[in-house]
Amino acid sequence: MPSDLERAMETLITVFHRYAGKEGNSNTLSRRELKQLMEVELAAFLKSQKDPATVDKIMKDLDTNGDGEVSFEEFVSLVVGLSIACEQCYQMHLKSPKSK
Ligand SMILES: [Ca+2]
Ligand SMILES: [Ca+2]
Repeated sequence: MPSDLERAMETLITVFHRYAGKEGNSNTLSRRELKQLMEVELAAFLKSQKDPATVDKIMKDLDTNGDGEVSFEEFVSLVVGLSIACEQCYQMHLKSPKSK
């Protein structure tokens, strides 16, 4: 039986390919595929960002090799970035359990 972490990695790969396979290159996310992925899988995050240009900005940040598509490697850096932000919130929450 896979561990939690193994399952998390598998989920990451599955989700990426679910959206990457919709159009064009099935191994990379186009701007539209990235937008769909974020709207469905990262809805809470997207809602917290009031800037409507967020997807474009994220796309530009992620696309480190500048080919206009987001590869799995590039996508993972988004997940890592968000995970680090979440972990910081988690730590803050742990340090001040009474503050609300
Ligand atoms: Ca694609
Ligand atoms: Ca790229």
